Amino acid sequence: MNFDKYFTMSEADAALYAKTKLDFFGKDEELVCKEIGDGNLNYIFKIDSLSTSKSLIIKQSGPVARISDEFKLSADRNRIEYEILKYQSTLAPGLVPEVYSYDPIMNCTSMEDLSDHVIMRTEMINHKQFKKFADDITTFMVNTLLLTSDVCMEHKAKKELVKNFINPELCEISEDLVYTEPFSDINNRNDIFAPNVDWVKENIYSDEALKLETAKLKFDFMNNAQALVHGDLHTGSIFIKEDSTKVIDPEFAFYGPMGYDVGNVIANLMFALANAQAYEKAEQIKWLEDTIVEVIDLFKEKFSKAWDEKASEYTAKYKGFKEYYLDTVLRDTAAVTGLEGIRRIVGIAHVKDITSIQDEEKRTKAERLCMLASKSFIMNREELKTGKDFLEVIKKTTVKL
Ligand code: SR1
Ligand code: MG
Repeated sequence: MNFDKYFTMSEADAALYAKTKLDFFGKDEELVCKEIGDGNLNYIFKIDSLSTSKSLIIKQSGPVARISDEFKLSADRNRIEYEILKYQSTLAPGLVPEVYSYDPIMNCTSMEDLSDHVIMRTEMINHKQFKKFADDITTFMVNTLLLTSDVCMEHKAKKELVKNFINPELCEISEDLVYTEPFSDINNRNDIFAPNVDWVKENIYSDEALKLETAKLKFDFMNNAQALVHGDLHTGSIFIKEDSTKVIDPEFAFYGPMGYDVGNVIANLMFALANAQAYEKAEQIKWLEDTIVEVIDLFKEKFSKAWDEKASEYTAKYKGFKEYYLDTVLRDTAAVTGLEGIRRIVGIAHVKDITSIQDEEKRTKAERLCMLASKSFIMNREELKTGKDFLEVIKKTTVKL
């Protein structure tokens, strides 16, 4: 087997690939391989040497999504992921995994094994806290977003990146699953928890004012080539341990609104908070509330400082422009918090923070809380300027069953 024609690898194939195609393990090392992916799109092979402590990850993209054959996807997402991880490691050193190789025939990338870290969503469900998270994720977002925007980049170089990272098929998934289907009771693949079906009809599908705002936001997502966004920055795309945070899986990356990333982080903290409330975990609730406030406030602080130090566009230095621009990013952050907050409950791609809540009444309540707070994030997005404002939206939301 030469791996000179694409096929979807088995565990044994991936081990052979690692041994014969990658310059990583010794020729005589015995390898074991396990497919460990639980995401919606790809296959993740973990390969361990039995004789040394060496290990690596091979991520392979297939022609369709794992979650459903209905999603036919270009394997170019694997190139995008490889190139972005390389680029992000220069913008935010230490906050992404190291990538070793990319193979355009087998559509696979090999990279650092982060098995000493755990997926953050899993740790949120286990009610674990991470003191460095807000600091790390805000450094990652400010560096990867502001530094790839026209504020800091030479404009022709930025346009080259826009071209290189055009990602039509993965963007279409987000356009459909985040912006359209959760708000429409026809032509959707929605999957609603039975006790909330009627509630969604009444409070989401029938809310014409909300739907109008989602149309405006969808056009912004499709047309605002502001920065090189990660494009899927939820807690399943973050590996974490006490002293380290690594952002993985940037295959949805493209030039889009900065608020898309920040809003995804906040929404997924909200899901973790809804879970902690359902299980009455007081310490976890406190940590998540503080973290939501901190993520917004630290993002603003670091963004403002980086702007002062690194803005190169002449007009960006006009008095008042930085404040105007940051306000628009916060507005978009609030909107995306709401969009992600609704689509993970109503749409096809759920989050375990919510689906793992065993008690039916508590899950029903947690879902309604997220959806109601989300509506408020979308409708009142112009007014939210601080971490406290963001948290208040969630805290003021009450649900009676
Ligand atoms: C068909 S993919 C469904 C979802 O999984 C990914 O992680 C993205 O969030 C996408 O919307
Ligand atoms: Mg992913």
